[in-house]
Amino acid sequence: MEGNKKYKIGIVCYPTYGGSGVVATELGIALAEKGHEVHFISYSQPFRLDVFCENTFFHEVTVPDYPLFDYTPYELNLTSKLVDVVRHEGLNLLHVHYAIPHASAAIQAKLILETYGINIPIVTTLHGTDITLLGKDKSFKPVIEYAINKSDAVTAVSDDLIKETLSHFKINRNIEMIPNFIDSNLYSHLVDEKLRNKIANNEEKILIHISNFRKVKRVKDVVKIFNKVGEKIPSKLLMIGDGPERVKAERMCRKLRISNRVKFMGKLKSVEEFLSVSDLFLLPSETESFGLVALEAMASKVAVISTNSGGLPELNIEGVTGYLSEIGNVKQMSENAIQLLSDDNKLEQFKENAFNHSQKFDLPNILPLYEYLYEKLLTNKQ
Ligand code: GMT
Repeated sequence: MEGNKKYKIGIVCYPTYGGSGVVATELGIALAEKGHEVHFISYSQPFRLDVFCENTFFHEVTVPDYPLFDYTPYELNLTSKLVDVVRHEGLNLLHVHYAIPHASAAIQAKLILETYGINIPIVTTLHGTDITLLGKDKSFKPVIEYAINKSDAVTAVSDDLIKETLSHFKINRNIEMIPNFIDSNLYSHLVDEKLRNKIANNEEKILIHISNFRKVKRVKDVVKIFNKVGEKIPSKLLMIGDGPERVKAERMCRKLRISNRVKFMGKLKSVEEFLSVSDLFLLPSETESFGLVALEAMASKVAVISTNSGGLPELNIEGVTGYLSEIGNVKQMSENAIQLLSDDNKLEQFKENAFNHSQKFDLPNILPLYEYLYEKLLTNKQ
C-alpha cells in the first residue's frame, strides 16, 4: 500500500498441500513483512506458514463433533470464527481464497457483523477448482454465484479463469486478474552438484513432476511421457507430492519396468532444491487455472512440457519456455521432451527463457496489485 498506512488483514485459506494455500500464505507473509498485521484463519496451520514473523497470527477453526449431525457444518464454525476475529482483533478487511466455503462464510459473517455496526470489506480470490470443477456441480451454483456477486472485490488468477467464471455463472460485477506469484529470492540458481549426483549420473537428464496427485493432474500421462523419453534419453523422474492417483502411477511404473528410474518422494515442504537440479517439468493436467508449480519450476530455470488447458498458455510460452499440447496427447508431449532434451544448447536457452519469463510474476510486481485493491476498498469505506 502506498504511504505508511498499516492494516489488519484476515486471510482465509485451505491449509493443505496446494497452490491456493501457498499463494494465500505467501501473500500474508509478504504483507506482514511490510508491517501489516495478518491473521490467518483456517482449520489447521497453513503448511507453508512455518516461519516466525512477528506480524502474523493464526486462528484455528475447530469443529466440535456432535453426534446430532450426520454432516459437520464447517462453514458455520468458520463464519462464527470470522465474526469473532474481526470483532476482537479489529480487522479492517477479509481476503478469502476460494469461493466455497470461504467466500460464502465471509459474506454471512459480513451480514452478522453489520448487526454490530461493523462494515468489513470482503476480497475473494478464485483459484480454479472452485469454478472449473465444483462450479460445474449444479448443487453449488447458487452459493458460488451469490458469494462472488456479493464480495466487495473479486480477483481470479488468470484471464482464462475469468472467462470460465463468466461462462458458468451469472456474474454482475467486475473480476480483476491478479496472477500467481513467486518470491524470486527463494530460488537459488546454483545447481547443488552433490544432490544432482545422488539422483542421476552426468549423462542422465532429470525430469520432475510436483502435484497433489489428483485425477485432474493426469499423473499416468507423466509416467507415459517419461517412459517414452527414457527409450531415447538416459533420464530419471522425480515425483513429488502425494494423493489419490499415486498408487496407480506406481503400479504403472512397475508394469513398464521403470521403477528403478522413478523416485516417488511424497509431500515435501520445500521443493526448490529438487527443482534447481531438474531439466524439465512435466504438467499434463486436464485443467490448471494458472499452474503455480510450473511457475516455481520456471523460477528455478526449468523448462516446461504442459498441456494447453486453462491458464497454462498465459504462463508457458510455446517454443520459448517449453511446449504445450492438447490434453492426453502423450505422443506429442514425449516428442517435444525428447527433442528438447537431446539438444543441450536449445535446452539451456529454454531454461534461461523460462527463468526470464518467471520474473514477470515476481512478488514485487504482483504484491502492489493486491495492496492497491485493499487500499481502494478501505479508502472508499471511510
Ligand atoms: O492444483 C491443485 O490441485 C491445487 C489447487 C488449489 O486449489 O490449491 O490449485 C489451484 O490454485 C492454484 C493457485 O492459484 C493454481 O496455480 C492452480 O493452477 C489451481 N489448480 C487447478 O486449477 C487444477
